[in-house]
Amino acid sequence: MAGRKLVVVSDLHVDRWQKESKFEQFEDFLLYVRREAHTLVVNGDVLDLPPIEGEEVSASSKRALLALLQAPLQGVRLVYVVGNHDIAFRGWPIDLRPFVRIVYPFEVVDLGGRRIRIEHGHYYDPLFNGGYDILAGIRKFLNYDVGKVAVDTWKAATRFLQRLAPETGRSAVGRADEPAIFGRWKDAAIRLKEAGFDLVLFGHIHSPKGPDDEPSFYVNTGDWVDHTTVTEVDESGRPTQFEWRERGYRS
Ligand SMILES: [Mn+2]
Repeated sequence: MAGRKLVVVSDLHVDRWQKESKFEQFEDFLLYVRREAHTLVVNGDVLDLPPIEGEEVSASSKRALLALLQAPLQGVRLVYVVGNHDIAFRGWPIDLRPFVRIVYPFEVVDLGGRRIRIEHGHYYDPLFNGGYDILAGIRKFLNYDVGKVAVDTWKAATRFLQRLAPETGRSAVGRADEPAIFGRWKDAAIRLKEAGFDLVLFGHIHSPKGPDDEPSFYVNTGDWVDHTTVTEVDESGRPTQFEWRERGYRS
């Protein structure tokens, strides 16, 4: 019996999961989805495709993917929004409505009279906007994830510069430890609001931002590497966000 919520997660990166507990948390979360959700949207970056190491997706990644693919078998619609790490799916839109869809570059959902845009968000990243194909080419050639290294290096450098000049480095998104660059996604959400969307959900930056922080119409769906971010939208179109590992689930 499907539930009443739209549940959104992003940036699972199941190929980076090291601990058994992460797999267990995810399987536990999927039980929750099965009970509470009518639709599960995975907002990009489920894992790297093609895999960074080896020729095949690892056995542990397959375990997580198979768990995820139970959702549509159990009555929960699964929508996959393609991210940058799995951009190989970009040219492969799948529409097996109502069970499974793969969409790019974004999904639009109307709930409670509100128009909701769900997008991975790499388009607003100057590292990926236009340059991604070059990075992907280099990656293919070197078998080395230039994009991830570049983003991580850039984030670290920005944080370092902010520590040097904290009075100027304060993020537009609102948290002192966030790189100023995150303001780009907030600005993009403002433009999309002006273009007629009532709620904008981005992922990509692995930095959760719930509706309680202004602006409330912009939510970042976080990640499942450093966090276990869950975003939900109820029937009235109202979003909430929480950390799965803090809430847990007992059936
Ligand atoms: Mn990601």
